[in-house]
Amino acid sequence: MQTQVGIIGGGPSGLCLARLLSLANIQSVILERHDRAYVEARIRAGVLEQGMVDLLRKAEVSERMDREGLVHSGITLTFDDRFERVDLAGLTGGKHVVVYGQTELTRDLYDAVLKDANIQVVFNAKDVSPVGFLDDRPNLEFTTGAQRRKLRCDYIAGCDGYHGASRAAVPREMIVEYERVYPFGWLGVLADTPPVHDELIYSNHKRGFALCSMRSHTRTRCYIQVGLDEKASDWPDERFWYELCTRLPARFSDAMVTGPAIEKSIAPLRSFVAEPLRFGRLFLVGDAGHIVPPTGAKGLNLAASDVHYLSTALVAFYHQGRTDLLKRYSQVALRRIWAAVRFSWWLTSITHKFGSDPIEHKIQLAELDYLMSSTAGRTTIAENYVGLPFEPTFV
Ligand code: RFL
Ligand code: PHB
Repeated sequence: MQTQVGIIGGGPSGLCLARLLSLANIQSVILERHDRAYVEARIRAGVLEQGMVDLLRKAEVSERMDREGLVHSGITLTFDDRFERVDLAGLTGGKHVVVYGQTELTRDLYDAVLKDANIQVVFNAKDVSPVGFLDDRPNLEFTTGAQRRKLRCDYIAGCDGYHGASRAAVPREMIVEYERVYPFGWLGVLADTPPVHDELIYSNHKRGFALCSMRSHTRTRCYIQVGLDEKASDWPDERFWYELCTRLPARFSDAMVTGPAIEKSIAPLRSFVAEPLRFGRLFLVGDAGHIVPPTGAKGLNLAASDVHYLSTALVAFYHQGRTDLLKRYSQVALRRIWAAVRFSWWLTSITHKFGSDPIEHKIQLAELDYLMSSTAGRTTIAENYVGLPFEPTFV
């Protein structure tokens, strides 16, 4: 087998990259470890920044998102029985975010990719191994059925998430990994109940963090901070809703409509960055290169900026023979990544319970009180939440 760009991983990063390349007449093969149903069933992100929205429009997969996505121009922070709206649009010159589930976005991408003559998807590709990328002879070896196969390509995009094969194939002495694992996780519940509020609520409570999000006007997505030793099965629906309501001001808990969970799972929280993101002809993209705690809703949106930069660089190479952007990819992508790592860490640090010492909660309340009393404080939250701009010189 032969193609121009070999892509490991058919999640949002790999699919979006393949589409943008295809629209510039560049061919790719996606090797995905699982099948389509498995990838689409993962309930993850819900908040899209303008950069991601623009990218999906450019990839010509935005029709349903433009129709069904919910435009949010503010978020609410609650702490100490207070609720404070941060006016995202008012503080950022009209910017907003769009609430649209990663599940839906992935489905839209697969609908387009599987009809696209420039893209071939191999599902259930096992033991994918990127080789030769440091010697200008990149190949992807993989197994389908009982057969070991080889895909020759010019470049490899590692879009295979945090546990993938691409980062693992890099010689240890060439890569530096920065990591922080947080001492708690998020228990998430999806339910067919109307959201308690028309915007997202991020709550700092002395019992721990809580988040009320949504997927539509009839589907709620909520999270609570839980211990790392807890299991989803420890949390029957009633216990979950009770705990969520306890962590919200009465104005919201009184209005909460509860219902059976359609999905319930616990996600660990981690900050992680690999440096650099390019190794010869192998590029790390999205969660393969970095992870943020979900508090700032940044993971998928960072994948979008990586995809934007790498697709721009590959198009410049294939259309104009330029390699300058491929050389700059890692440095330019990492600048935005570290900005989001910092914001996600900071928002986590002022909204979650880290230990049992009551002084920590008091200091968090003082910081939130200060931020809300200051236009500069509110603006720093709003600017980061709607997403920092892409590098304008990367063209
Ligand atoms: P993915 O989605 O992990 O996809 C990687 C794909 O690669 C495949 N794969 C392999 N294929 C072949 N060979 C191998 N060896 C392979 N290993 C893995 C996998 O099967 C999979 O299909 O990475 P990608 O594409 O980079 O996308 C990243 C996003 O999924 C992720 O950043 C977000 O979901 C993070 N995230 C959020 N991001 C946001 O921007 N806004 C949010 O509101 C938001 N909320 C969240 C989140 C993540 C969460 N969890 C569960 C971690 C909320 C949660 C709870
Ligand atoms: C979600 O809707 O899943 C969601 C929203 C905001 C976050 C994280 C997750 O910060």
